[in-house]
Amino acid sequence: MIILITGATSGFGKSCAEFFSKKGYKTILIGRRKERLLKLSKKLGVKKNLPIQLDVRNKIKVYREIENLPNDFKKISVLINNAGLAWGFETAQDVDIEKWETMIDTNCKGLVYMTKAVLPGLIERNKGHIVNIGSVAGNYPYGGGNVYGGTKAFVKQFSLGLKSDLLGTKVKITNIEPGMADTEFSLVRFSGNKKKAKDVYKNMTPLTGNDVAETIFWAVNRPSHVNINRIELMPLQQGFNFFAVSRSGKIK
Ligand code: NDP
Ligand code: 8X3
Repeated sequence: MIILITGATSGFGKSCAEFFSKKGYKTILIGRRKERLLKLSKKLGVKKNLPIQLDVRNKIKVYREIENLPNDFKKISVLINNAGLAWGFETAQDVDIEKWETMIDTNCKGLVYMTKAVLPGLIERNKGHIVNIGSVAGNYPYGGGNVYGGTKAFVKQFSLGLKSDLLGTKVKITNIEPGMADTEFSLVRFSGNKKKAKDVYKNMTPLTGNDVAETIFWAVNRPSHVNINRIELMPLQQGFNFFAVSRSGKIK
């Protein structure tokens, strides 16, 4: 079994690479940070993985890399579309448009490019599984979540749309929707501010990358007639906000 994981250099992607590798899968590891890819590749063992330095936003290179996979890594069984980010926590009126564009380009367009590049092989072999990484942020709004939440709502709906299009084939689609998890997610969201990132998980126990990897492993190892459409998982200590109210005075 060959599993391709985008965003394998950190967090969920790295945990998935380690977890699936231990279970005997060959891994294709994708990310931008080459030294991290090589370190992980060494850890997982020669010939058992293929590290590829790639920015998923680069459509031409995504297609080229998938087209030119070596024969022993060509027959992908599982694609985990995990590469993604939240950048910023500002309100819509204050945020820099570059942050929004980066999230749309990575979380939506990058995921779509990877899907379009890998899908023909899955269809040809009439076998396989695409696992997209959504988020609770795609299901519930919160202040400062604006475009990040929007991209994850896209990922959810795109996953359900794929499931509709692939009806009649043996290709499975799953959207995984985690809540707060202690990865490098918050460090990226707060542009490298370690204190702000650490405070997100203060006095509570968040999910781990391994929790998510185990969940994905379960989803892709159901009997052949079962498709897990969506899984939403959260830390026990994360909850929902009541509807917010502005008390800035009565509207005249
Ligand atoms: P991390 O920041 O730890 O990992 C993100 C990964 O994505 C890194 O490996 C990074 O690699 C990769 N990546 C980012 N941009 C690109 C790009 N343009 N091309 C290729 N790879 C890229 O965060 P998480 O593990 O938490 O995030 C993984 C996914 O899970 C994301 O889609 C995120 O939105 C989602 N998520 C996270 C939650 C959380 O609370 N942690 C909860 C719900 C969903 P590199 O920088 O080397 O390219
Ligand atoms: C990230 C999960 O709860 O921080 O996708 O928005 S949350």
